[in-house]
Amino acid sequence: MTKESDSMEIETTRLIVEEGISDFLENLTVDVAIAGAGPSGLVAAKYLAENGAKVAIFERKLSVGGGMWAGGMLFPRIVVEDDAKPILDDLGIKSKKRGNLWVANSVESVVKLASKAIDCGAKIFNSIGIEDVMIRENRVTGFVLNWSAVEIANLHVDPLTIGSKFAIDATGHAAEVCSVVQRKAGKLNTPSGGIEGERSMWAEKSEKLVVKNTKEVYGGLYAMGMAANAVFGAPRMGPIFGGMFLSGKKAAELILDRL
Ligand code: 48F
Repeated sequence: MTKESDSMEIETTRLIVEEGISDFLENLTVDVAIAGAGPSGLVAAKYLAENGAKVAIFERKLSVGGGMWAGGMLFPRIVVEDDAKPILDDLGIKSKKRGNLWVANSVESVVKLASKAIDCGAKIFNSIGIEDVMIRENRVTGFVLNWSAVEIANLHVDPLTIGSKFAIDATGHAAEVCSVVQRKAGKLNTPSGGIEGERSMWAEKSEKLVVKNTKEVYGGLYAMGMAANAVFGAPRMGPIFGGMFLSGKKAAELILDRL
């Protein structure tokens, strides 16, 4: 509540704390909780929110965009194949046809994708990392989270928890949420029952496999993007991002069917 006698600094503090807390409280339970705001996480959030799901992304870093900002080896360009071009168009990302591939600016891609996800209603909580999950009757029912600053400072601070109907591991190469579930639940829905591990670069194969591997890996938990390829033992692909976009869209469609 505003007090007329407060200085601008005190009023600023009140507004920031009140609005920040209210955002957090409004998202204590969501339809879909996503770990990681890289390209696959943002695409999934956009399509989920656009279709009416209540969706929150928790991103460990200050910035969203994951590995897409820097393009390939810091040249700020990404490429996608024909099958992902409609997603670039849907997001308003400009692209140029070069041979069999479309080339886009990586900075424009992150900015427009994040902006669309937010406009569609997805909530992004940055500087918060997922360190664990809640599991009830063989199903992931929420994320256990903490400020990244706490993790970086190695402080002994207990985390907090949010609830979700479905959870997504979009943490990239490390597949962090799936790793924690494997460790604590003992088994994932993979051929070996565990994380198969990412294989060496093979773009053509990897681009197809990342979409195929986008699926439920444990009750209520989906893996997508590079996390899906790490979990199912598929190769990496470098700065080709069509598979990331298609994987995010597929995860959204699979979950929307079940909501
Ligand atoms: O790595 P990242 O961009 O994952 P992605 O969506 O896309 C992969 C590509 O960038 C690239 C590639 C294909 O072209 O090979 O690598 O699969 O984004 C993952 C995001 O998750 C965050 C991390 O900071 C990054 O922004 N993240 C990782 N672990 C956690 C996390 C965690 N435990 N909690 C919250 N966020």
